[in-house]
Amino acid sequence: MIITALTARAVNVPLEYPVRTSVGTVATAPLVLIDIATDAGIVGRAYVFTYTPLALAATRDLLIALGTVLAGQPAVPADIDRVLEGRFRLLGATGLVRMAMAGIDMALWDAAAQRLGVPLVEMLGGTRRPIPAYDSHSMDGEALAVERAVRAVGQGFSTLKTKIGYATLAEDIRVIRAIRAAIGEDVQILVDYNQSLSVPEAIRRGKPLEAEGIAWIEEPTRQEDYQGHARIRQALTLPVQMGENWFGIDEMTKALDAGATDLAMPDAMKIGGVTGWLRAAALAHSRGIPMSSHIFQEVSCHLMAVTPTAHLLERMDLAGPILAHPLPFEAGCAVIPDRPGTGIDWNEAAIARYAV
Ligand code: SMN
Ligand code: MG
Repeated sequence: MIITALTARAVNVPLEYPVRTSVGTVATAPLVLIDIATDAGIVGRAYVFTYTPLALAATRDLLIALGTVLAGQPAVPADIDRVLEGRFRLLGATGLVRMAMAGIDMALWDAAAQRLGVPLVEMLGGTRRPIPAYDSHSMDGEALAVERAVRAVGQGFSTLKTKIGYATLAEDIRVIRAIRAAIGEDVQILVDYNQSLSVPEAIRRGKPLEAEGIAWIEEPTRQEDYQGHARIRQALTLPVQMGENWFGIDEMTKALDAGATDLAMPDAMKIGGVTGWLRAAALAHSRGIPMSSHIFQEVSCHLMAVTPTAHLLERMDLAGPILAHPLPFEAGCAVIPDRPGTGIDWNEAAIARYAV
């Protein structure tokens, strides 16, 4: 199967809830939608998330440029990965470059599974099954945090995440206790500091959280500070979680070698798409590290089904409004679609509405 064309379209999708974090707010979901057409008439689809609309045009244009490199090449993920790794050896395959490569990788795996007529999970040697998930909320303030927690439990989730890093530790604890009072002891609460604390402050705030029954403390300090995360981890009994910002498994390897984290949560895009995820899953398996996903729920549900140390899938719906079939969840689990490929297909009317 030969690649004939790559199209890349930028959209800015409204979010049901802005993703407020302690280091900034993601008010909309800026996405670049990728279609890779082939001579078999199959179209591989994927999207990449650029976090800020400011990065939309550059990401789209890089993908369009890469399309000229890919045209005429076999639609084989491993071969295209090798071609693109070679092309970017001098520039460096990180940042927007890694994101674009990962988007192409996800679209090519989608096309390959479509060609076999099976869901991606089956092409990867797994089988469709419910994937345990948590509902991912934001730095919503006490009232909305409680409202969203109650709603999530009502939808069947037994784990939820809230973003903290309020002005004071007292406020962090007040929000956690308000959620706990509303949902009881049987629901797991995860917290995400989104890199906002210094190492001493993370230790100061983390210790009291141990008495609050928190199941993981995510990115307590700057994500590139692996030694800092390791010092926080040594000071706390609370499991440390990180990984959404690892660009490729080299960064994951360095973090694990530094003892930075108890748990891992690669991002299917930043880690390098399906190809990158499979390498990360093998690394987590060899180190005995539970592995969760970060956004990209439509592709991650397939990947988690074949991840030996699979932990929890993050439910945060960034692309639902522009998908013909948003990913379903039942009883707190993602339901892998029984359609060939990843199951990603576009809602063209919505894309036209949100096109940038
Ligand atoms: C997050 C931050 C920004 C956008 C999406 C998600 C967050 C998470 O770190 O873990 O969900
Ligand atoms: Mg996070």
